[in-house]
Amino acid sequence: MRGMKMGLLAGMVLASPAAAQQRAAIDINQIGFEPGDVKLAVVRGAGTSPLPWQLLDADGNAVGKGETLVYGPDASSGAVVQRIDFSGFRRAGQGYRLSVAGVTSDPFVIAPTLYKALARDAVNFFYQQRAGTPIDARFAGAAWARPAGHAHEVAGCFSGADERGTSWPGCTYKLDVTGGWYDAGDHGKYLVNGGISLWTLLNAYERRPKGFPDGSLRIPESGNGVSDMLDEARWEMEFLLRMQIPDGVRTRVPSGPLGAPKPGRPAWEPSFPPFAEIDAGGMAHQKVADRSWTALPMPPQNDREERLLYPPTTGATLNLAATAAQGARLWRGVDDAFAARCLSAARRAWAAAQRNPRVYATSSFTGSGGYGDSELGDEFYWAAAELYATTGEDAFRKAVTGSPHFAEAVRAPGWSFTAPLGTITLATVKTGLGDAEVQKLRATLIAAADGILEQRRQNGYAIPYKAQGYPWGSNGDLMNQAMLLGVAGDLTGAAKYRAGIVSALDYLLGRNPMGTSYVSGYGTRSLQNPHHRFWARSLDAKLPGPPPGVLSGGPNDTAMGDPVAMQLKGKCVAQTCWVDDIGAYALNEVAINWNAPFFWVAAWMDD
Ligand code: 9MR
Ligand code: 9MR
Repeated sequence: MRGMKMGLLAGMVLASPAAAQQRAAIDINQIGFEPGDVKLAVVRGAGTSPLPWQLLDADGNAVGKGETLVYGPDASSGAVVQRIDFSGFRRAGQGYRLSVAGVTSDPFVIAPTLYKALARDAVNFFYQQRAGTPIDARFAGAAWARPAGHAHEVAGCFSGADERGTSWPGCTYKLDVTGGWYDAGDHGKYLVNGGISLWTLLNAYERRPKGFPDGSLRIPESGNGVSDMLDEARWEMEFLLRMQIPDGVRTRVPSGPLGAPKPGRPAWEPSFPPFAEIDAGGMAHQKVADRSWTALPMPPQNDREERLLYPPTTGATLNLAATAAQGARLWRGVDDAFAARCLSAARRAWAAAQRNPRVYATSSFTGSGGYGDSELGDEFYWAAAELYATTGEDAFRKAVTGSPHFAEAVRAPGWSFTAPLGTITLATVKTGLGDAEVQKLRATLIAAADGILEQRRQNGYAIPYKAQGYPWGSNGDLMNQAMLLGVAGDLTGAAKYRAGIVSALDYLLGRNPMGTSYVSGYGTRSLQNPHHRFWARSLDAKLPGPPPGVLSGGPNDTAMGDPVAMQLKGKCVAQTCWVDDIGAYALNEVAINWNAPFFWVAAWMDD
């Protein structure tokens, strides 16, 4: 943590009159702390001189006191920041408040097992997002019950001109792709993103197979004798399997190396190679989604848009290969027939990706997200790692150790960067890799975690996240970083990683310059109006708000493309580029790849 001297020094460089005029506020995790954890609150807008603070119990008696630690002007929040560290206070209780500079904080608790409910609600999100089945009041809560969305989804392929005028051939078959999780506030179901989300749930199970026994979650499969975590994961796994193209299918797709962007087109949009005929058997379609964007609100059972399969891609195929290989390992001994089905799908997908390594998503269709990725070396490595961990076969070992991603420095994973998922698997699951190789992989994960911990020094709110450049879904990104801290904690047993995770969760739950909990149902002021087509109370009073345990995408100062965000542009800095508005899909959507690491981390804390 920075001392007062450095804070004042920074103040001389960065002080802005606007920040200095803010009304003082105390930002704190609005649910509270476990007794033994680090306890940090942030005082915003109270100047740069140390101030006396008090900790009050429910009766208003001072049970602790101290002096603030001045940080000074903070570029991540735009505020002048001081900190209160009361980690030494460990007495369990309710209704605690902090008081400083004439301001009193929201009440919070100090209690053991604070994260159990959070983890359970965070994973209930996946039940709530299920497609193809009625959502039952008994498992979702009465307010969130609804008829099945896309109950019987048999879709054909997109054909004809896309948004850029490129013409696609379509296909002669239809696939029954009922099921899976809706991606987010929209009703698309995407292989890229479905893959990392499913992996994350399955990894939480693989890390702690006894942690989520039958009956531990609120889902219809409870009581079937199988871990509820496997049951929830299977809802998505089955869907991913359904998206695989039958053997023998030939189609025409742009296939080959990508070129430089065309003049007048954005740099991130490379030019696509010409169409070529490929053997597409075993590949996976990129997504099944609406032909056109539906309006909000739109409970899924009311969606009348045409549903289409979009062209197969190598990225989608490798997401299937990786997760089906992982699933084969985890369902073995639980449901051997299903495990075998997963493994055979994974092998077919791997072979198809080898045959067609450069079929990229073009992101040129309206009605759904792109999840386009022009760098697939990390997906190849991830799939090879899962296949190797499951089969031990030499061909996969060679693909793993021959990859530039093997034992390279890692950073947090994301939907377009999946190498760390492979590394986590190889570092934590027993394989035929030698000790030295495993130690090297572990060292890269630990080094990444240490780098993430260091980031706490670079921002006033002391969170394990970069100081500037908040992307779309920054809260999900932060949770993926926290997941790496959890992995390093498992590998080393060092307490510092837990402290880092606490500060990441503190930020989500209220220790942020918005003074808001980004998790619905948790905190005095929490997320109310996510960009979601069913949890859309602000557009239709008959619809519900979000159920508890849903994470907002969070502040985004780099891709402020929605109409609400556009209004905010230039008027906020990193952590304050956020608004709790249903229209703000670049700031306030929810998504399976964000709630998944959030769940992983909450479950880790509860462990
Ligand atoms: O509602 C859509 C949201 O789920 C997506 O994440 C987002 C980005 O792809 O797009 C939203 O849809 C908007 C579309 O992009 C442009 N027209 C208005 C749509 C509805 O808000
Ligand atoms: O999470 C995705 C983010 O990384 C991208 O920048 C953004 C724009 O392409 O899309 C996000 O994903 C959205 C997807 O395209 C459609 N469903 C909702 C997802 C979350 O907003």
